[in-house]
Amino acid sequence: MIKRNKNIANIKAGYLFPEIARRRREYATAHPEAKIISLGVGNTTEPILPHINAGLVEGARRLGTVEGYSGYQDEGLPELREKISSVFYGGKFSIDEIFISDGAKCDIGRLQLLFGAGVKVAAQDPSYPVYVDGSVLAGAAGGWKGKGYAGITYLPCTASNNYFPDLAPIPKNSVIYFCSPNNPTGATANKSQLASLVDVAVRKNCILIFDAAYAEFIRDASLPKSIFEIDGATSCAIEVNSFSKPAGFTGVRLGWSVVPKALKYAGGESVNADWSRIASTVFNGASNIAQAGGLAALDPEGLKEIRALTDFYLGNAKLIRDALQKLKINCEGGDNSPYIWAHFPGRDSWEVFSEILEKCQVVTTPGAGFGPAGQGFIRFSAFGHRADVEEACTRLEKLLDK
Ligand code: PGU
Repeated sequence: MIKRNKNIANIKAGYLFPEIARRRREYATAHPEAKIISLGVGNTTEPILPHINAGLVEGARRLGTVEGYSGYQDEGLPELREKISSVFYGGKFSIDEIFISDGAKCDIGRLQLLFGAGVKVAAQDPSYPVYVDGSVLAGAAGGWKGKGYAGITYLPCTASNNYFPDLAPIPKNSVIYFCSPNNPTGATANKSQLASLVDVAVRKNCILIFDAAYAEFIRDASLPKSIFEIDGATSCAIEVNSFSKPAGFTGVRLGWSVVPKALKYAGGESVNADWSRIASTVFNGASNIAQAGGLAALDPEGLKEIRALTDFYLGNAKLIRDALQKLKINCEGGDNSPYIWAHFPGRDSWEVFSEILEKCQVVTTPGAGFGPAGQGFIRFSAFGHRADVEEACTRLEKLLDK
């Protein structure tokens, strides 16, 4: 029989969120009477709003007609690519620099195929686990070494650096993963911080993968929503983005990546051409129904709905922040992002996770699941029905019980 892929052998057991679901099930089985509330995985809960939903329905209806039927979509509907460029990037990118995907997570996985096993990797710590876990699966990192994977340069984001990392350790010629507004810390980088990141990427010949999945939650108008608001980014960055959180498309599945033509490898070859080659080889395009929904989401009415939906989740985030602050628990995020990063100094985050589950019947996400610097933190997700979030906030007071 063939031998097990050594890269898979290198990865620690269980992806974070299924492990949390397992612990939740275990608790529910032991306490069948408990009404558990999830502020764990960042999964949208509210219905898709009417204009966007009508776009999806119309997309499905057209498939049942001779004139409206369509098959494979390859790199995506040209109208959608053009609309993404004009709505989010001021028309700066041509349609062949915008690739429609079935979501940001899936594109991050395929990007790792693009860079292969030999590449060096730097990532914010803590960060969305797919950057590091995916790099291990692609063979770009080695096994777990006590406090992290061998070959990953972790860039700690802590209270002491205001959750923006020291960029000095970034290796030359590496792939850098950076997410703003950040998952899990909720911290959102400002223009000068992102300018310093682009400067480092350019000077060290790195490619920056910028994950802007939460950009539509930004309310402070001075904070960049895209890495391409920074001069020089088109020669060093790829941006991944998604309709999941802003439009409630977590189950519909639609995202995009921007791969500028100005982005070149050391030998001068085009990264855009290679990405097109990879995407057309191992991906057959996003659902045409989802793309019809995406087009509706970018109409003026759809954009208003995105604003209303993200406002709703930010309202939840404020409730959670206020509840934690009332308990004198320090926290970050929740103002321009749907995540609140709560500090439990000196504690093991899985232990705090269990305490919150047992005392409050609230599911959270332990910070250690996002990287070594997440130890001692808990992530609260603001995705939930309002009544559940209010109830969870009341229950958090039980944390004061001895
Ligand atoms: N990028 C970031 C930074 C994310 O936090 C998430 C989802 C995605 C991308 C995924 O986007 P899609 O377009 O839907 O693929 N993070 C959630 C869900 C967990 C998961 O495994 O994706 C979270 O709770 O962190």
